[in-house]
Amino acid sequence: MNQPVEGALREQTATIPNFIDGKHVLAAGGKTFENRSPADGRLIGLVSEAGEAEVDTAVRAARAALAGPWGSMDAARRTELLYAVADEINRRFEDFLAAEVADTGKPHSLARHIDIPRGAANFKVFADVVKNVATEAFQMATPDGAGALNYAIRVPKGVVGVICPWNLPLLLMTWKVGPALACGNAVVVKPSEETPSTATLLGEVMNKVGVPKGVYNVVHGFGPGSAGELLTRHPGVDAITFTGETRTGTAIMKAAAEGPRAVSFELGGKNAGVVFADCDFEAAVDGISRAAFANCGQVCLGTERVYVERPIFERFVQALKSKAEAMKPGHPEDKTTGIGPLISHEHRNKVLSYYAKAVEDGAKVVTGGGIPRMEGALANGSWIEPTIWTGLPETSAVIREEIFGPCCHICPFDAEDEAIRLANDTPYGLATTIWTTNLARAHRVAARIDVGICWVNSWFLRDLRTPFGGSKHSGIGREGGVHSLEFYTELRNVCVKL
Ligand code: NAD
Ligand code: 6OD
Repeated sequence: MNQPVEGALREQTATIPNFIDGKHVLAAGGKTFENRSPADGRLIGLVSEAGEAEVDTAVRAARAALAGPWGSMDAARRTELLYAVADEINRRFEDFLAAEVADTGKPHSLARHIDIPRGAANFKVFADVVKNVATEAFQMATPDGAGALNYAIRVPKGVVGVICPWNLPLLLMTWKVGPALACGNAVVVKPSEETPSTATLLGEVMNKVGVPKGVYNVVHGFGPGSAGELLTRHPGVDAITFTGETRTGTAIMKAAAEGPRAVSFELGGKNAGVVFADCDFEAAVDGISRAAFANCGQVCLGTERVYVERPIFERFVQALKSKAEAMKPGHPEDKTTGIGPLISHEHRNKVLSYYAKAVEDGAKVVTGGGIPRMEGALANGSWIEPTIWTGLPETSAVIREEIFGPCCHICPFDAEDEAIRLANDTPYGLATTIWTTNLARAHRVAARIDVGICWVNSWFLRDLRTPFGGSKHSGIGREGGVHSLEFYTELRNVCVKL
């Protein structure tokens, strides 16, 4: 039997519970795993690991919600509730901030300006989208001359499984939950095992504003053999939206083939930055510095390969080096902290293995390459130095594979065509950022880069109504604005003989 935990989670238990059918639930058998701070290794708490019974209860609760008041609620009331969710996140801003920073170790300044505000905005944006959506209609002739009217209606997909990564936990989870609920679906969310807190906190928000029970559920655990796989294999899940590594996407696609169920995938990247000699130099250095090092390099859209036109190559390398060296690692609450830790020691070992590989493959280490010296409790955190290399062959694993750390390799180029070829020479196709003041070149190059989003003189800037997703191995499908309706609703045709 699942054990419901009444009341606010922090008052009742140090264990982070699942959130099922409007209640906090500890898994039967009491299985838990540790949640540790990446900043200092301290134990934040235990997390209740959902098993088969809890995942099944969550999926059934979601199905029941669709058959209950949520399923019959009109879009106007639903969108009012989503506005209320956003307002309540903002009212509890400091709670969400504290939870996100505890789980990730990222600087307050970053989470305060990106993660939490976007977490709230995702509900409002998609509420607005569904309020204004129209469908097509066609009048057709019939032999009796009376004609017929065809029109399309959109219905929710049903129960959507939402599998999330750890790098921008609330932002990326709400980026899926916002449109799913706006379209009238019910969700079962499996947050990353590294970052369970804000998804759980969102359950309290859902209850507070009156979202019917069972509409939003959270099950905690890992991937294979745990809550992630159990959720993706559950026959009561109608569609799966996933953000994470490309190889995890492959495993989830196999699970989704049973049914089969629709998938929407936002996967890994090995993104290029292309800097032309005619760029605004300071802006380009600043932009590439953010693209390579923001969130300690743990951004799928980050830039790990930088191509710089030869006349400004040496100057650019030195300028980016200065930026990297000015980023002070430190306590998340310290206003002077410029860079947080990686998510875990395990992930740091992976990133460090690429730091070693770069040296093995003949890189010149321009800066970084190791672990910074941290004082006191911070010495137990997963800190790492922002790192820049030059001189690697394009065949090196450091250039080919996603590292997901604060690092980049800088390579010179001589011609526009060469830069485009280098940028496209990857199995991934998520994002590219190009820097030039030549407008004609900007449009010409952007059109030839095989990615879901190409920034010109900017990075991580995006109107949420635009399509977002990856080409090649970086994803399947597009979400954002009305494009999200393609995945979160099913279009049906009604043909009325007049
Ligand atoms: P991950 O693939 O290891 O894990 C993501 C989620 O999938 C976690 O919740 C995990 O528990 C779950 N999972 C793992 N194996 C599973 C399985 N077999 N079945 C079901 N669930 C499973 O990714 P991560 O390490 O958490 O995140 C980093 C990766 O995410 C990077 O590759 C990054 O590029 C990618 N990412 C992509 C985007 C995008 O928009 N394209 C955004 C953020 C992160
Ligand atoms: O901005 C977004 O909506 C989005 N999906 C960002 C993805 C960031 C990857 O780490």
